[in-house]
Amino acid sequence: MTLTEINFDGIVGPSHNYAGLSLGNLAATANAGTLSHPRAAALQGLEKMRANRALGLEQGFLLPLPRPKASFLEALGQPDEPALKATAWSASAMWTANAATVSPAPDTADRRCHFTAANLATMAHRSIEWPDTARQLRLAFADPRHFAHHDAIPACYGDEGAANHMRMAASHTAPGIEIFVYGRSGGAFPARQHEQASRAVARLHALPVDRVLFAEQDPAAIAAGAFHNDVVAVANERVLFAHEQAFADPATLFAQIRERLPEAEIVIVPAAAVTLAEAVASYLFNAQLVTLPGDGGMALIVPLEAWSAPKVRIWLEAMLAGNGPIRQVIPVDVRQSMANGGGPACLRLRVVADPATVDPRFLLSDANAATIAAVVARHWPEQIDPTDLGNGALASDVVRARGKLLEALDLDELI
Ligand code: SUG
Repeated sequence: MTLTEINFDGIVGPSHNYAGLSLGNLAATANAGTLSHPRAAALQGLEKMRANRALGLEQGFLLPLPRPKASFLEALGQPDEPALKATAWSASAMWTANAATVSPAPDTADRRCHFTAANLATMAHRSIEWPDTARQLRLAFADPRHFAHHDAIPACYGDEGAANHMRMAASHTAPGIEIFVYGRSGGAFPARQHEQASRAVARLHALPVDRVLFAEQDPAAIAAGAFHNDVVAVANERVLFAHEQAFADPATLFAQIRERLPEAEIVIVPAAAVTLAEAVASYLFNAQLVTLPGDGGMALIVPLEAWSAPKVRIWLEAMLAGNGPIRQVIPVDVRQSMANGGGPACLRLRVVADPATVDPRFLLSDANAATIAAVVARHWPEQIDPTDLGNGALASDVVRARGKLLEALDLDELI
């Protein structure tokens, strides 16, 4: 068994659009009603995957879900309201950090990697994702000797998956501590992750109680637009990189982490250097913090928006000049996703597993990357105006485009 971290990025679906469905997500709200570019969006995502693979990282992907979601529209009696149509058309499953919470085998009682699909109950357009997501996860990680799957927990407790969950460990393959971050109140904005959801997932995954931490998100972070914890914090192995105002009680959390993982390194960005508003606008923390192969240390893969925000850039350059654990900053262009509030970290679900135990159709290779690029270039709509959602011709184009991709990747069973 060679356990390693594999990032599973969501391929941006052909119905990618800006309908402004997510209250509390400032970018999505600001861009509501503007033209989206599904083809460019999917190609940007694919470029990120290819670049990460070129760094020597294992890379996988998950497929767009069926959209428009016909069963949802049928169940509502074929509504005419634009917001309900947009709900059925959303390509939001591209943000696979919200697909599920994943506890790798070294952490769990039965030494299997556990998945709980996230119910995403707070947002209507996201709440319809999980049955199709769970089906796909069961296909990609099918071997019951290595993987265990749980359906989403009841919708009365909102669960947003890995975006509100951090794992720290001496190395990916060592037993880790799992930190569940929940929200209580965001003032005008909803707290999407409920404490009872976090506790339920920890129980379902049979995590030892002394290696699980529950921490409340700072309500100020939610109020500033950090609708998920991964907008203000990211962890990788022994390193936690977070904004000073990410957690309601940071001193207690950091002490608990250090007690359980003495080698922990906690890198805090003070509000005096980068305010919460600047962190949210630039998505500095919605970065992929990765361990490079060999002796490469850690790299922070940030959105271009973070690299070009003056105060964030000053902080990052000072960090690189110092002697910290993060040795490289790599900016990536995922602007189409960013405009909906989804940075590099939102686009990926981390799984620690032996790649040989994963269905190879979900692992990126030179060959299938070229296949994905060709299908996207040929079949993904160039642009979508949100007022066109519901249009019959566009619906056929979107359904056909996804069908072509499934066919090309030999994944027709997901149709
Ligand atoms: O749930 N945006 C997503 C962005 C998810 C980001 N994920 C993480 N932070 N892990 C959301 O708010 C916008 C869709 C729209 O408005 O049409 C949207 O769903």
